[in-house]
Amino acid sequence: MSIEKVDVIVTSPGRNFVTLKITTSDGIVGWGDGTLNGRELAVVAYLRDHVGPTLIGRNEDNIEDTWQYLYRGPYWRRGPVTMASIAAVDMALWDIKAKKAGVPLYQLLGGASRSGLRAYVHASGATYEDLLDVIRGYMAQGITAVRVQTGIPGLGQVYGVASSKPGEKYNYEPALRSADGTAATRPAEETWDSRAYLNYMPGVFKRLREDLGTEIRLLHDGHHRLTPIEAARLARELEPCDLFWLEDPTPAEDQTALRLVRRASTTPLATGEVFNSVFDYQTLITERLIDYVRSSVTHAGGVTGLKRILDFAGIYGIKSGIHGPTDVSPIGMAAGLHIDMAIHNFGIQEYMPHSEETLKVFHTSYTFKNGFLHPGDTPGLGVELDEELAAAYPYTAAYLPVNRLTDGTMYDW
Ligand code: EZ4
Ligand code: CO
Repeated sequence: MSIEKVDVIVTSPGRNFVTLKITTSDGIVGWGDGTLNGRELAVVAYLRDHVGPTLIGRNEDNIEDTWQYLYRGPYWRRGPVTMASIAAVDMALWDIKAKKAGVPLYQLLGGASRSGLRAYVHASGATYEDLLDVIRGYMAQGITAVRVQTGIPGLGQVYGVASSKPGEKYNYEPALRSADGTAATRPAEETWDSRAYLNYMPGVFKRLREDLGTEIRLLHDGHHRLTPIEAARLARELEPCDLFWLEDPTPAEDQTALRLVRRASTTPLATGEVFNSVFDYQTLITERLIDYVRSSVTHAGGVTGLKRILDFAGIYGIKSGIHGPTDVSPIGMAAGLHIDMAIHNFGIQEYMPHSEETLKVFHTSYTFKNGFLHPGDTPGLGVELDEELAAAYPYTAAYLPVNRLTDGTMYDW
């Protein structure tokens, strides 16, 4: 049997997604996610013009060989566009293999190592009281882990704070269309001040521990904004608050920055959502500079790519913390859950539910109950795209914001 057809589908049910559809000569369909937030059409061109034609006639069973063909073959290795494209192909081939075997993908990765996947959800608030309300609401649902982001006095909209109010359905989507819902022409601009953040944030976590007790797991995302010495200070000040992890305290591509943070503090660290290869982790893993790997399946070369990273991490006692934002499609999300189910070094899974609109187009089998996710037992990845409905939502440009310091200097968002 062989690959007969490769289609790239772009749909925007609330936000943009890039989906790869591979059809085999005996009619089996596999789905892959190649969504790269704000740069979607670069992946579309890479898949449609450069990858798709080379796949026709290949044996769909040879996943590792196909991965190496797409990684080593073009000479130009790594990078987010290439690796998201490889991921889309890899996921679709694993979907096909598991469908042919009649089993959920996690069975092919070693079977279930646990009964469910502890998930963390997002909480935020423009004020402390709003934040506390949102977290208490989650705790009442049995949720055991929460990522906490808050507004900073004196700053406007900052990363990670939802537009919804307590009591409303939690709504946070960082990639923005224009205000009237049509295509954005350029990113929104936000203002950042690390000093205001550093003076405010530790106090929020101290109050949360006083108000909520020690049981709830609290996480926080620094979103690449601090210098190494600032990050060291934050990690040290947060130490008494027992964070489950501090994510991306410094710009991630400087792996050695975390040496300084490590020396200063025992606050666990998580990084890697912008990485796309095992080599991005080489120093971080071998020097044990992190505790959790944040890559998604979509941005790290697929099931094959991420499994390689996590097996390497496991040798050093480092666990998974797979990225699960809404810009990873339900297909990419499901692929992560199958890996989580099978590996020994599972840590936690991020869960940021997709919108109802998105879930009308992508039919999922995974479940979320009492704070735990499960990939479901449908053969394959367990996600199917409604192509007809997908076509009703054409691509609509949307961008992540950019950040400037208060004096206008361009900064990291
Ligand atoms: O900003 O997925 O931990 N999660 C994050 C995300 C990222 C977006 C970027 O596309 O940092 O919210
Ligand atoms: Co993050």
